[in-house]
Amino acid sequence: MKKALITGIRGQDGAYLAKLLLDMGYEVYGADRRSGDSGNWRLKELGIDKYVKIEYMDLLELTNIRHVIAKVKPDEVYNLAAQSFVGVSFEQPILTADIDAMGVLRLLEAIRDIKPDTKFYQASTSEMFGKAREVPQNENTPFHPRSPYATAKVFAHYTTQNYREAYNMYACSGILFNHESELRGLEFVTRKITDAVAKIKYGIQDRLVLGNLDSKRDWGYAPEYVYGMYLMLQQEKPDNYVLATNETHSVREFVEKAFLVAGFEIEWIGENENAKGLDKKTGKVLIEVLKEFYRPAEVDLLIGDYTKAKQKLGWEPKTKFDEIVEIMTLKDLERQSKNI
Ligand code: NAP
Ligand code: F7E
Repeated sequence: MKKALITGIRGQDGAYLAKLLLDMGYEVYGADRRSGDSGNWRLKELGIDKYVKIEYMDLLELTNIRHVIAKVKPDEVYNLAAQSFVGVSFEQPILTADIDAMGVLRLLEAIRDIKPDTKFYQASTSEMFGKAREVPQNENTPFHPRSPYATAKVFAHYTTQNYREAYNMYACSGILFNHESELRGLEFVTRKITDAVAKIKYGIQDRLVLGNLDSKRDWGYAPEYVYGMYLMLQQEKPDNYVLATNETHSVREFVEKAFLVAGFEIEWIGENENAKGLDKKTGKVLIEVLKEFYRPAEVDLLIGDYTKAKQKLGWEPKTKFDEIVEIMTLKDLERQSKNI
């Protein structure tokens, strides 16, 4: 039985990856910095909270990391833990760098020293492309990070590559474009929208307040992306891979489609920060824009080229944008109808 250690087990990807690996017969250890029962909702929703073996581990604490690696002796480590919210990284840049950059170095050092034959996955991100130098972006596109989150992830990405080259470790980086699901955190724009749409539908919330409606993202479906992570660690040689859909859509499009799923047609008035979205039927304002939600530097357009993942891993995205919006909105409508 293979042993996998997943950091960030309470997060969206941690939960889906744990489910996938358990289904494949792995013994799954979840590294959790809080080690309590609260906040376990994702593992519970997937019905796997009883099957994941939780180890207390914080990426800020080297002795703690070393202790867990020595105890678990994992065959595979998936490093999904991060301060993953780009907006917050502007408020907490040092903490973000400590977790997302130095945390990865701590983890790699512990593995190198204690169990160097462990296969390692690093959660790199399309945010590293930032002010993108070319469209679409692939594994060779130069980085131009636009946030403390992205600069920290660039450090982690190159550190992973360096451990592969310097110490011959099986260390992979998955450069994943945005991937969403009904288990996405409420701070991210997609789930913020679908949660608000459901609350507006049930009269619990009055309106949705957003930032930049015109930024564009390549949004895929998270359960498919964790399968890509698994595939990266099953190859003969470690490498970097982009996972994406090769389609891009604006926040505005996501808003329109989510409201449509709940039966509202949106009419826009005004531009940029003065934009408002009205319910076409009643004229009521349902969406407002607030400067506060804009970022000091924005990533305007992301679109990924997953050709290498398709050729080498046989990986392809299946769930399309419209379907993702529908799945997420219907789930939040169901949650609100049951008051959960
Ligand atoms: P997520 O839902 O925010 O989960 C991140 C997890 O990291 C949380 O469970 C959090 O624990 C944990 N964490 C934070 N600080 C930690 C620390 N100091 N020590 C240990 N654990 C810590 O993120 P996700 O969407 O699943 O993403 C997984 C990874 O992929 C992240 O590294 C993210 O940066 C990266 N990524 C995500 C996307 C995407 O679109 N989802 C795309 C590219 C890359 P708590 O629950 O205790 O807060
Ligand atoms: O923002 C705009 C915002 O926070 C998407 C993380 O998983 O994916 C995620 O990072 C876009 C941005 O995700 C609001 O300005 C408008 O342009 O959902 P987001 P993100 O920043 O793309 C990458 C790949 C990761 O690696 C990250 O870990 O939406 N936007 N209005 C808003 N965003 C938020 N959050 N809230 C708003 O009200």
